[in-house]
Amino acid sequence: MSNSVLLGIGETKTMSATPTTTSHAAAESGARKGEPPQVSFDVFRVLRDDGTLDPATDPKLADEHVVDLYRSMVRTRVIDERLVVLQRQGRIGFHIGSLGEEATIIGSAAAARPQDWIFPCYREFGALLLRGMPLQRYVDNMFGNANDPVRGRQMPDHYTGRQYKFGSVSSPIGTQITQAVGFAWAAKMKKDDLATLTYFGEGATSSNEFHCGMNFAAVFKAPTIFLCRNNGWAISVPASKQSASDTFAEKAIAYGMRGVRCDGNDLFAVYATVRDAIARAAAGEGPTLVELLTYRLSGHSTSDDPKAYRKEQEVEGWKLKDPVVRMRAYLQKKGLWSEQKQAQVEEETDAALKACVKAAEETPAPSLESMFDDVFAEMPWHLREQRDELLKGPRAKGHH
Ligand SMILES: Cc1ncc(C[n+]2csc(CCOP(=O)(O)OP(=O)(O)O)c2C)c(N)n1
Repeated sequence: MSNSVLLGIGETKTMSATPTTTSHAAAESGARKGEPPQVSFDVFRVLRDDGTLDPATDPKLADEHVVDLYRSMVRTRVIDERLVVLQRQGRIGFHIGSLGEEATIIGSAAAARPQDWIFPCYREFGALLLRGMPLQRYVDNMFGNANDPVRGRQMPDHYTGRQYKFGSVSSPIGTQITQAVGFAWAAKMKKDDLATLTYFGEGATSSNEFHCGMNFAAVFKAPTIFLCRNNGWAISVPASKQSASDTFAEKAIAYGMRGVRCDGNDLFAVYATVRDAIARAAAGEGPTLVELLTYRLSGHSTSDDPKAYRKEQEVEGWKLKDPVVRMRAYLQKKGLWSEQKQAQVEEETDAALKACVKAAEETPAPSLESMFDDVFAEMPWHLREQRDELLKGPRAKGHH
């Protein structure tokens, strides 16, 4: 049997695998030996091209909720664009954003319950802000100042927030996947009603951690939702060179877990898919791998120039499927949004960001001795000695 599937980079391939094709709603989790796990190769969608919702799949969110989520998407985009400018001005060292991937991040984080934990990759600052992290703290992290939650010890965009049930960004690809699974498994043993959501790009499916996490979670039915943002590129490596599989969702088959493909530029589809996956995980039905088809409209980060390896034409094609533009068209059609509201949210975000940047630039760097904190509950003698020695030296007196 062959099946035609849409890939994240806009091409259509013929599948050679013989999966059980099920509708999203009918898909069931897990697999017993001898039975194939349930994996849907249809791309799940709610928001149609004409800007209306498919009544068969509509998650039926309240209008005010949808407007709020759209506002979050716009804020995320405005912050992204302004941070790139700040980096170009030399005021921050680095930014890695989510341009074009806002629906994958906001839609999924919004579907999480308050008790669920998020283990991010590095593009999910929108999820952290949605969880309640003040914009000021995020901006402090961009500057690595004394108010930075990670106290200047990491690069910009390496945030964390225990009070927001948000794990730490780690640079090595895939680190968060095993963390999310371990956390979920521990919660399951303690009978805590929570699930974990972990984000990663399709490039991370080639990591050891993806294998370890997927295998462990499926065997032990850990309540983890694996959110693979298939944005077409892992820096300069296209998705077609990342794996010989036709889809990333089908990797779920080998591990014996449920796999779903979803239009990642459709906020409603992402929300419904993740809400459904969390409900199954919470009911003890195990993990789900969700392949979110989207596109990285920007460079990999401010350190990258994508013109060196991809065609502008490809980017232009994806701009037509821009998740922010699609949501705005939907809301305007329903009379829930206007030019004026758009200008207002953009201006407010801009002004809030400017104020946060000003405050962050006026905040001193973390104190030199703070590097000795947060490792031991009680500082051992040799670290105390090193700290005291350091503070006697000339560096402690000047700017560092
Ligand atoms: C173990 C490891 N290898 C290589 C890198 C360098 N690196 C940083 S991001 C990246 C690409 C990741 O692509 P993907 O997982 O698709 O995520 P995306 O950036 O597209 O969201 C690579 C190779 C790294 N950070 N860690």
